[in-house]
Amino acid sequence: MTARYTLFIGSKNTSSWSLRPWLAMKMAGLPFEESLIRLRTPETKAAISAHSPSGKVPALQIDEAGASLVVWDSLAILETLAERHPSTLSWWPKNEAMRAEARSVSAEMHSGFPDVRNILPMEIAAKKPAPELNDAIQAQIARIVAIWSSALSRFGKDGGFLFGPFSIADAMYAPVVTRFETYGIPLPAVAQAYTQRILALPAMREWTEAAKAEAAA
Ligand SMILES: N[C@@H](CCC(=O)N[C@@H](CS)C(=O)NCC(=O)O)C(=O)O
Repeated sequence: MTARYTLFIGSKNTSSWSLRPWLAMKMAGLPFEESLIRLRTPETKAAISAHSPSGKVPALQIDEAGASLVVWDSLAILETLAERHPSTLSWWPKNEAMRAEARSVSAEMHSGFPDVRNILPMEIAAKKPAPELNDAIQAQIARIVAIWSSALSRFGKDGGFLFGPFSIADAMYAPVVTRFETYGIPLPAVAQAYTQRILALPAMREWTEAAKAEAAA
């Protein structure tokens, strides 16, 4: 029996964590229903908590064979989908050393870069001048650029993604791509070209258009 997936996400203009599994599911061609909960309203907390034990989105509900389970937190959702649908996407690289690196940089994104998150919040529909970038955020941006440049120089030549085909690592960094775009953060050519490849993905365009429509409403 095929599973029915419902992905609970936040507002597309601002919910960076929601974008990650949504994008990977689209890239994997997995059918799913999306349930969008608007963030920052008086009802948000209760609406999310009805579906997600952490009170945060994203959360993935899996209905299968009369049973229902929920996975919450972006990386846990991605790992679960990789396990359930190994052949639909190159979720993690097959090569062990590459996989170790892809996992490490994904976890580094998941747990790190606090100033990039706080000082450059995701706002896909906007184009804004960059705020003052202190030493801490400059160091975090430099680290992201180093991660991208190093992976792309070995695995992403000729228009590839961080580890060749699109993987979880690309999904984890996609919101950062939009932040760099929104705030016009200057990047070296290789990193800039990578951001444009991510933004040009049909699924990214779909999310971006929805974010713009949301912001305009
Ligand atoms: N570590 C979590 C972070 C999830 C998170 O912080 N989600 C935000 C939206 S992007 C949220 O649900 N905030 C609750 C709220 O705005 O009330 C993940 O990776 O999924």
